[in-house]
Amino acid sequence: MGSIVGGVIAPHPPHLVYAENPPQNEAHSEGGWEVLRWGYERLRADLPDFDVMVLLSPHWQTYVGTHFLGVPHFKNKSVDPIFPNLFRYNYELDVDVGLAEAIEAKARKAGLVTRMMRNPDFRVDYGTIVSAHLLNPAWDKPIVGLSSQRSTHFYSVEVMQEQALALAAATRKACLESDQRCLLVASNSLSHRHFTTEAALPEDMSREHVTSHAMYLWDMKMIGLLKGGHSREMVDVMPEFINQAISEADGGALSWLIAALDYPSEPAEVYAYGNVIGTGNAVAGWLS
Ligand code: 2XP
Ligand code: FE2
Repeated sequence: MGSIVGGVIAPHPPHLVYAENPPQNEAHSEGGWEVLRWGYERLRADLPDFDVMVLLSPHWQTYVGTHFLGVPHFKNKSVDPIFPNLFRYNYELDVDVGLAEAIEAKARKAGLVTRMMRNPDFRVDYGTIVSAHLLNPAWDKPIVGLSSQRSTHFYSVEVMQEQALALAAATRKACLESDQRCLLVASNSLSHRHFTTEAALPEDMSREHVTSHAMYLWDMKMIGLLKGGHSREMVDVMPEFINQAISEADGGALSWLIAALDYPSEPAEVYAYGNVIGTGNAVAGWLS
């Protein structure tokens, strides 16, 4: 019998990997963004046993339908297109292709446009790599990678929501029918207004803060809902949140996560909130 052992919000600023200096990353740092990194440390310690991480990343942007990683093993270099100075990461990862195919089949049956990604030379996007690294630096568990169907931008935020919820229902069914313990992962920031320039030393923490008070208020609104166990209200306010806070939830990951967890009414544990080049990031999870 399969299960969903929990769900996490796992933002993917490449800065957090850069700050940790793992052997896979070519760039070298003097640290930085400790509050978020220590939050990830405590989240990792709280993770229940799981067999597979099912992860939706807003940086795998597929304008025609939702795509699913469909090759058992990937090995390549991931370079952040905006921050190549920080993130040039040599990765090697395994995919649970069987579970990916099961979710894809259910999503297709529900009327979504879908596609299995079968190119062995495909470069997995850096959102997937960063969140997967921060949750499991040993890379000893397979992932299922779901793309972000960019309907917020080419259509409307309401269409994005509808599709994210349909994808969530397919994900939930396939996970429960599998024989795997699944951890669901939404890879995204909350507010997402970046600074337009970078400090000479990116990890100079005297320069880091939220871009604006309006962004901060939206982040605290969403964190209040997380802590209060009001996940359905989070989905309800998602359109305004996305429009007003330029949120990276525009990619659908957060709506998908909450719906795939069947709208938890228990409080989420918020492990950290912090800003990265001005964006608002919460490390949080429903893990019990
Ligand atoms: O630009 C993005 O979407 C990123 N993920 C990189 C930087 C900071 C995010 O919080
Ligand atoms: Fe991002």
